[in-house]
Amino acid sequence: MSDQSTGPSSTEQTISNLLKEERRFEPPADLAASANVTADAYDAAAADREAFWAEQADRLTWATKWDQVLDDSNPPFFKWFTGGTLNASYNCVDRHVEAGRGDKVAIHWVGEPITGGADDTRDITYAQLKDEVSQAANALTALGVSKGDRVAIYLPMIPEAIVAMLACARLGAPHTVVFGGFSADALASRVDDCEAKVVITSDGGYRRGTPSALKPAVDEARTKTDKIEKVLVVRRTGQEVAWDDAVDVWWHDAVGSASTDHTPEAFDAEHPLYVMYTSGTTGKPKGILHTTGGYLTGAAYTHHAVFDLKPETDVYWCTADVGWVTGHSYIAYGPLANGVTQVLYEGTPDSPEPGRWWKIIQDYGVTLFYTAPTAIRSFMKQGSEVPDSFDMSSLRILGSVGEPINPEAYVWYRHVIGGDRTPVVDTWWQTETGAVMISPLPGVTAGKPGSAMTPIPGIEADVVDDEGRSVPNGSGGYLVVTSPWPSMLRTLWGDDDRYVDTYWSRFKKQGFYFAGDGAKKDEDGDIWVLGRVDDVMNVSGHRLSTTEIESALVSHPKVAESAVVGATDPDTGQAVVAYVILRNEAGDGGPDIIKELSDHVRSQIGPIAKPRQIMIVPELPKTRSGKIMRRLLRDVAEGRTVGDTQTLADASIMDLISAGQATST
Ligand code: 6R9
Repeated sequence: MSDQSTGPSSTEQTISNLLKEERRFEPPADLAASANVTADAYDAAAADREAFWAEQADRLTWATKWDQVLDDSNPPFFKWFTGGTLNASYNCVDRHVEAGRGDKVAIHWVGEPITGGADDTRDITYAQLKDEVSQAANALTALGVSKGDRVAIYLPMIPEAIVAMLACARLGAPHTVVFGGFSADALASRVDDCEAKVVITSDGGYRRGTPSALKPAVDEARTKTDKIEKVLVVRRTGQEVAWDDAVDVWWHDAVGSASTDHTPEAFDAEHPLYVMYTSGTTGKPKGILHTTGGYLTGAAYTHHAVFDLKPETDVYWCTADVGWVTGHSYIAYGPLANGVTQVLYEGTPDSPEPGRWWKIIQDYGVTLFYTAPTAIRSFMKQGSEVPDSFDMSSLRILGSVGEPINPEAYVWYRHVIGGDRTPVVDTWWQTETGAVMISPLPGVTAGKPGSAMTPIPGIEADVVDDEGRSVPNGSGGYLVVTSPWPSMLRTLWGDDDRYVDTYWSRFKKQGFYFAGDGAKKDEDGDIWVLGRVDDVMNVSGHRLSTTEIESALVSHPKVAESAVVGATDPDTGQAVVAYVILRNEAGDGGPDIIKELSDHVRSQIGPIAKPRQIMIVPELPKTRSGKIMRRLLRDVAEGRTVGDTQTLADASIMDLISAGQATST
């Protein structure tokens, strides 16, 4: 349970410093002069929102035109473009081939290993992508997948990940992509929740120069759920894999031998496109459901507007993993629907050399680059010498997503990577929103380092107080979206009540979508997102729930109770800090207890959830009603004087915990 009253207050100080930020970066004149979206779009969208969105939906190719733009007859179950039909995969590949752009490169894929000078790369044209997606669709059909069936995708950053997603979309079989860094348990629970009958995986992938295995996690997941009927396995690393002839099928056999002819069927605009699991405030991840027409409209429009995309000349690169929503909207769907050439990179930013990313930008002439503040901060730490040794003059716009970007990181990014020429678009959005909501427009907005600025044309958002009243400029509150938008989530998979409860009950009277973030409006009314107001942490741009990690810890036989907080961290934004009470019979837990618990979290959830610090404590600070006071634990974790302990049932506990801090590991 949370101590909600603290909200964003622990970051209050940082924020008031931030709001003193006075640097402004005007759009470059040439970019402004030829920008895709100009200032009048804000007025046009405000004057007739539905007409504006209908215009955006026209970016797509529809088999049947919609009857109604927005059906708001049953809020918060909104529907968009009702009566319309389309195929997302057709929109991302076939139509570009039909328009004579089949020879254009869709994906410059860069594998991590650099072997003896001959890089592990592949260029895939739109025509080749269409063929592979068609083959994969035919292969999935042969494995028994049809419209409405769910398919889990558990792959590294290889082209097959995109092919698999588009093949599912082509069949109307919603995919659920599970991040390759997640454990067998996490995979099994997601497969189980959405009843995925097929899992697409690989033997492994390359991570920092070494092949790391994926298939064993699927094998283990199969012992935890009985939903999986077939496993389609891409051979990537060539490592040994266990094989079950009744279940396992090689991708190169099934897909490789399938026909390249496949006619995509048009589906209802509201047909489910995918389910993406994300952490909520309870231990159980939420399956965010996105549907076809509105989602694709949102992804394509925002990619066009926020990146000022010129598909004929731009080379785009988003460094996210396809296991997160950013990889869905801004690698798979938005860019491909828009027909751009993009880079897809398998590995880590600094393998095998510290300048790997910058070399890729130089080699491929990347013009639009989209990454996360956590990556920028880690490069900042290494200094500018490495990036300075590459020619990145092709870059024209830099994007940031996942967490608030510190002004210093913003300025460094713009200066060192962007050569002081490139606007930085700080894009606020969520798995739930499907597409960018609040962001500067690169040809319009004078950017302020640290601010996501204003809702983009077509989106209406605000910062409100506890009663849902818009706060005046200069004040803070909760970030809300005040009217429905096409790429919004439609529900949580199998749990309409939790959907209503999580997002629509906080400001029910006003009908506002509650984003779960705190924010401030500065004197100009521009928005500064402060971070979560609930028990969700943001570690390197990845959402993790405190409860989920607490549950993992408590599942260890030596643990009686635990409390987890997100502590400010210079590298990862927030880091996981865990306080653990051991069971009596566990004694002091033994010499390796910290490592044991840390490994346990890793195996239960995945490496990204591994605590930075675990402290064994005798008690946890609780209110009289039994709520753990995470605010106090956050004070300890962040090295502050412990705040007000008045509401604690036993105030002496904090002295014990603070004293223990000095000796913990
Ligand atoms: C796209 C994505 C969503 C949460 C969101 C917020 C944080 C994302 C941000 C940002 C400040 C930005 N967040 N972008 N905070 N400025 N530009 O990251 O989706 O993984 O669902 O996370 O991330 O806290 O609520 P998701």
